Amino acid sequence: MKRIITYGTYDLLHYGHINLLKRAKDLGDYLIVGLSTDEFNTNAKNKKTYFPYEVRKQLLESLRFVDLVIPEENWEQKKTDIVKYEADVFVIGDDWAGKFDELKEFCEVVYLPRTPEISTSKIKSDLGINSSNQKE
Ligand code: C2G
Repeated sequence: MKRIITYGTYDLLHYGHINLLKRAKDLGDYLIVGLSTDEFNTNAKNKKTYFPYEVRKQLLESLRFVDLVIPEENWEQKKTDIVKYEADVFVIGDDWAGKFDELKEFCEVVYLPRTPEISTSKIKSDLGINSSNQKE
């Protein structure tokens, strides 16, 4: 069984996220998603999410190609996660290209092309939602 691991915030889940997760799963048999916690988003990623962790987790778990969702609480946990969950491949979008090459010591590292035309910030701006009136 080939095990794949990836990480992200996955807030306002959209088809760019789905494309990434689907392609990640297609690289193996079992897909683990490290989902950024609310605290990690606020304190380290400077991201204000619309949905809290539990809702974002529920949405990901409802996807047939996601097998396990674990909390991502810090930048450093990837190495221990790869060992703990016996991941064979680390996958992430190519906006991170090169940033996680140190993981090649532990598993294969794959950067997949992002879906270029969609992003959460684009959705919010198209809906006329700006950061000032974002949900606290
Ligand atoms: N993504 C994509 N196409 C988009 C938007 C996102 O392929 N149009 C991918 C990203 O490259 C990432 C995943 O979908 O692999 C989740 O995106 P985000 O929630 O924005 O993840 P990010 O904030 O980049 O968090 O430790 C790693 C970080 O937690 C990654």
